[in-house]
Amino acid sequence: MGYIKDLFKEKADALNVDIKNLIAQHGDFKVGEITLAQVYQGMRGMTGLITETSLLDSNEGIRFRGYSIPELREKLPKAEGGTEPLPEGLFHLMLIGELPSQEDVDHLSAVWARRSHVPNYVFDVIESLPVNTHPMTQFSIGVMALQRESIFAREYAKGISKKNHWDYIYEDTMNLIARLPRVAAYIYRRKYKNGDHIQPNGMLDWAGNFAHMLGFEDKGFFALMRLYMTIHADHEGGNVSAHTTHLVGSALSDPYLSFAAGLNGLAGPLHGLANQEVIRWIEEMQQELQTQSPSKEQIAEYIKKTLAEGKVVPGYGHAVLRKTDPRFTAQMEFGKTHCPEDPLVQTVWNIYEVAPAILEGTGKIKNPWPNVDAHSGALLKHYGLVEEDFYTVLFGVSRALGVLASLCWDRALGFPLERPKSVTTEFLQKLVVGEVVED
Ligand code: CMX
Repeated sequence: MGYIKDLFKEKADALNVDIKNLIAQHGDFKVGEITLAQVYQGMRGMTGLITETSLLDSNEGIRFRGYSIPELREKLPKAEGGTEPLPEGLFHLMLIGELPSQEDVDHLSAVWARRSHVPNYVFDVIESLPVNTHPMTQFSIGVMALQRESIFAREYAKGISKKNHWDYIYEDTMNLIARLPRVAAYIYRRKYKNGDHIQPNGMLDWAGNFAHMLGFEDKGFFALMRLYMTIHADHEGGNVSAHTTHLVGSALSDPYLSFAAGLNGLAGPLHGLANQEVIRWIEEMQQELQTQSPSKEQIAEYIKKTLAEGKVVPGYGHAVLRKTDPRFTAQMEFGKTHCPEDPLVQTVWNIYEVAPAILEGTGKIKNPWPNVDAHSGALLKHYGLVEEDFYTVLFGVSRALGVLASLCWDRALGFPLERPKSVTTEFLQKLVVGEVVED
């Protein structure tokens, strides 16, 4: 076994013992109470999942194994001469629970480079799709095509003990993460660069090589990709992409099937597609107002118009967060260092100045502050990655790190099939007046 795999097994064995003790001693402890409103309203605030890799505080934002984003930007190892953390380091932290050394991160870069081969039949499947198929659809289908490579599915068919599930899930996880940048870059070059593909550079780190295969060699873009891949990786377990991957995985669907399902959730406009929608919304505003740099007053009017039309203001609001998303702040800091004069970046900052008060003024939006998607597109545009319908694919490549690290934990901890109870409205109407009782 590789040493990271050995380390993971050691940690998983220890946590399994802790969980057994916790359930034995406190199994009857009540964690919150579920109200009828929560059952109808998207299960907000209902604790019903275990996700070891990260935890979200509604005011402070995400912490990965206890570390905030500013702490990780400082503490995680960087590429030589680089300024931003390497996502390999975040994956190590999420999987093992400890900050990695530079050697750990270099080791992961090398392992993923070695495992990154994508069989030609996957590209053939992608080529069979009309080129104007949305990149997220191409990406999800590419991952599904790769499923033929699943070691877990192959070994399960032969018959394996439940206690070894984690081992094959781990192998699939490492192979899938290694291959995703190649599949994503293939789709990008196919759709926007006339199929002029760029071979991987095995000497680069995972995100650096991804930037290279997309066709960008600017050092600033490398830094952006490393930051982007780090901050989009995980946001605890209840969001649609993480929850879906976990749910589908609970049926012992392999990591390819589970992650493709998660990607399909990420492709929704209320989740990951919001990064595309933000840029489209800004561009529509620019077109309507016939200016690249709308004033704050003009932006305020446009926000009010969007709300009056019954549409959402993309990039704002969150199901859990109640303050500015630290992933937004990290990108804003990056923008202040690398491209403070960029008009689109400045427009994003002007929106940030006027939108929260207007959204709060509606009296119904619980979080008027920006989320991660409000900023990412403007930075990508600055470096020339201008095709916004590709942005959610970038989010998807990053999200694999968190949801697949979690899937390793799910199987290492032997979590069961997920199957919550559902009821009908008629049942609830009777329940509240005591005509029926719960099972
Ligand atoms: N613009 C307009 N209306 C908004 C809004 C926004 N940005 N955010 C919330 N609302 C509305 C909701 O649609 C809801 O309206 P109804 O009562 O008419 O149904 C009301 O305000 C209350 O919603 P909420 O409790 O504040 O928010 P939810 O938990 O229901 O939804 C989210 C959260 C993210 C779906 C919502 O804020 C939204 O649609 N934002 C815009 C899309 C977006 O940026 N998504 C990306 C989120 C981050 C990510 O996953 O990548």
